Amino acid sequence: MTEGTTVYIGLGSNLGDSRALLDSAREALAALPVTHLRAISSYYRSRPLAGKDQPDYVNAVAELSTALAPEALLDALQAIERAHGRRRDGERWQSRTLDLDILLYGQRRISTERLRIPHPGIAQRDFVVVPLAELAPALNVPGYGRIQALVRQVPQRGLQRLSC
Ligand code: ROI
Repeated sequence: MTEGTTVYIGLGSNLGDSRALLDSAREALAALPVTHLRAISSYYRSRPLAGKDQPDYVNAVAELSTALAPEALLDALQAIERAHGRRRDGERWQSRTLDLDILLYGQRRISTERLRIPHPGIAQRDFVVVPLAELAPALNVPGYGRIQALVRQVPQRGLQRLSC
């Protein structure tokens, strides 16, 4: 067994077959070294936040236990994004085949050039806090407080849970 840190990853896609891309990303997360995929939330359909005139997203959150350090985990996630056709051409808020964000890394707060954890947009994003609460209803989000309070306060944007 891997003794690791509990980490939450946000998954998102709004280009291509988004559900199939998330299924495939889940398999790739499960195959990461020194990592155990503990759980994945339901999939949710959500309207794009920022980024006008783009397709709806499919979003989910995965819970991992990992011995990878934060930057090594980020490198591994970016490799999975690239393997799923993600292109980064500099434009912000663009549509994407696959986005993997480190939402939480244990109870750590990290701010470097490459990483800000907890993810700074967390409290505004129903497509993050709702699946996170599904996985970890007693979670404390460092700097933000209880996940249940975030669920009550997050702007409601018509998030829709998808059936399997
Ligand atoms: N909007 C939604 N609904 N889901 C996302 O994953 C998402 N990701 C983004 C931006 C463009 C901010 N909007 C999003 O990066």
